[in-house]
Amino acid sequence: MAGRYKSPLTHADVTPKAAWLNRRQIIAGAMAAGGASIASPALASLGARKTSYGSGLEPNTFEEITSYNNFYEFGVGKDDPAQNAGAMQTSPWSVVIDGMVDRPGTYSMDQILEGQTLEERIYRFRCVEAWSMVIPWVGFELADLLDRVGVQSGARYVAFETAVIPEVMPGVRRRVLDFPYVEGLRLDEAMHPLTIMATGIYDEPIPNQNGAPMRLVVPWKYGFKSIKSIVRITLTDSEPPTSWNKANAREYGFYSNVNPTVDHPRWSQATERRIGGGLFAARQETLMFNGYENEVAGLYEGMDLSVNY
Ligand SMILES: Nc1nc2c(c(=O)[nH]1)N[C@H]1C(S)=C(S)[C@@H](COP(=O)(O)O)O[C@H]1N2
Ligand SMILES: [Mo]
Repeated sequence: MAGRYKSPLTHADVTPKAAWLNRRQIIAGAMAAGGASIASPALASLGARKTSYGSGLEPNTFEEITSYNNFYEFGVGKDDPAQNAGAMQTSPWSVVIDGMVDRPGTYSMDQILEGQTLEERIYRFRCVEAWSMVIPWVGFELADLLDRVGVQSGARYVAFETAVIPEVMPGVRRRVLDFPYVEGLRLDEAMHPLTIMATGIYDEPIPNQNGAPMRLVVPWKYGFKSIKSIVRITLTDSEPPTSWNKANAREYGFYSNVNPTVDHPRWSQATERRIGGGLFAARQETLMFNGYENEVAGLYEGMDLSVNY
């Protein structure tokens, strides 16, 4: 499974992961790798370069991250994606990159990952439903990919689209949303170094329920901006439509920055429930921009964030 990911790193760069994987995660990883011996979990390793992002944060377990999901193409229940997404074939996979770019085309995942240095990014992840996790993603900066295809000077936004495969997606057949799922970012948000394309979790290839083979992660925005299983990326000069805004514009805006002072019309956003914290654990305070205020507040200088929600 890991074989299709080309690691540009030498063996010396690979940090032993056994130290921070519990036994359960190692077993889960070995099973995901197709029954590899539990004594050699490194077989499934992506060899991501360690970074200091998220040092001090306590990551959720692999099992929590991969069994409590939102991926409406596979159903609206939190355990539906883990049940159903395994049927999606994610290799081979290609992504159309088009619009205002110098080198538009259909790129295979191998082409996208060729020469790309994968790194670990431990990020807070805050769903608009007021739950959160800490996830050790593996991926690369979206800016790297955009630089490779050459963004043209008139481009101001990036639009993203998820695969639609009705045969394996019961939620698509039932039209629980207007599919394909679409999302978008302003170009400066897309180029921000915190914005990544994730291809792994816990140094394993990203499971289908989390958005294999490649999904967006924008840690200062509500989780629904982080669109999964991407098949198209389009550079444009106008603000692209986004799925939850289309479904309910009053409740979900284009920006959807995590903001404890701007409540959802139907619930408070001041606090959140950490998944895995236990049923009676105290809710924790939600942080402005999900804790990334120092890094991203400048992107919104002069904007009224209660209007641009
Ligand atoms: N294509 C697609 N992407 C999606 C969703 C979805 O339903 N379909 N759900 C979003 C929501 S609401 C959240 S909270 C996150 C959940 O990501 P996770 O399951 O990896 O935690 O994915 C986002 N990306
Ligand atoms: Mo979400």
